[in-house]
Amino acid sequence: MADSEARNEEITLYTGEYCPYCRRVKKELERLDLGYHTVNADADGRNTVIQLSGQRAIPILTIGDEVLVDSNHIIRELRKRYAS
Ligand SMILES: N[C@@H](CCC(=O)N[C@@H](CS)C(=O)NCC(=O)O)C(=O)O
Repeated sequence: MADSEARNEEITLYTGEYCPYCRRVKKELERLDLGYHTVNADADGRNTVIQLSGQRAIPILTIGDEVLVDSNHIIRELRKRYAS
């Protein structure tokens, strides 16, 4: 079982189809074998991104109630928390 599930923390990636930064985060989630949901933020989902993070750039990642912004920061945090 992935660590995120063991800790009962749901991971959600707010992403866009043509977003290279989002692809980097997806790749890292998959490399770490973490289960996650995705929300398409190309359209309506962008309002949620703004509400959650106070800015409009994607990707953002939520882990439980926590909101992470910026692909480099997100990847660093994922490695810190979940890399074995
Ligand atoms: N430094 C940010 C850059 C993210 C970024 O520029 N994302 C683009 C999409 S690839 C974006 O959301 N731009 C603002 C917009 O589309 O309104 C990161 O690494 O996550």
